[in-house]
Amino acid sequence: MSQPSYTLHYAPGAASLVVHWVLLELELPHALALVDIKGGAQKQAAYLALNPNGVVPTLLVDGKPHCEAAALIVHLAESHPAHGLAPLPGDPSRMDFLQWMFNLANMVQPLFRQWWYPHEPAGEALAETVLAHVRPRIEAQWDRIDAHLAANGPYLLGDRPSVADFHLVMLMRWSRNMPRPATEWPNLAALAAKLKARPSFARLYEREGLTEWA
Ligand SMILES: N[C@@H](CCC(=O)N[C@@H](CS)C(=O)NCC(=O)O)C(=O)O
Repeated sequence: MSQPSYTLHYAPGAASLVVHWVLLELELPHALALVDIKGGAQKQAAYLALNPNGVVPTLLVDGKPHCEAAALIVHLAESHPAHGLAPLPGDPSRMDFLQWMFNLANMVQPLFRQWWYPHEPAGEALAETVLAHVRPRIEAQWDRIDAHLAANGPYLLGDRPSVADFHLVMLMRWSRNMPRPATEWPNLAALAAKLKARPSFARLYEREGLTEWA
């Protein structure tokens, strides 16, 4: 079977980052399409036709648009099983893997949505209040995940990395300018250091033009 064609609609450092990173890690040829999210291109009709949520990422697979970063990285990892970045059905780690993927996508990532877009839950006037409330909730997530890693690490699934760890490192990166960035938790810092040492991370930074948190 021939390799699918991939085009990633992305914005540097955004939720598309983990999809881009996994494409590079899996050495999958792909095209990039920059979305000017500061200029609002994600809310224009042309982009909404690809992704009705008006957010990045969108991944075109053989021309067909797909969204949700977590779903995309699971799909990519499962479609290229030789890299071992997702336990497949039947693997004893499968349930833990799915649990982490959904947990990061459903519980941790939405808190960052509130951190970056604090006007969304209750309007501009309450943005500071939202920030004050969301900060300890993000820190509580780091407490919980760090404790898991201390007992079961160095990766979320133990001694082998999976795309859940890539997702986690993207979320950690988003905390870099918070009063207590995720790297203040030792087991999280160790996990991030391992993943950032992979050649795909340097390539990702180069291609997205990123410098912070290198
Ligand atoms: N659940 C979505 C969330 C994506 C998301 O919130 N993307 C942000 C960037 S990190 C975005 O596109 N923001 C622009 C906007 O909301 O207008 C996913 O994981 O793919």
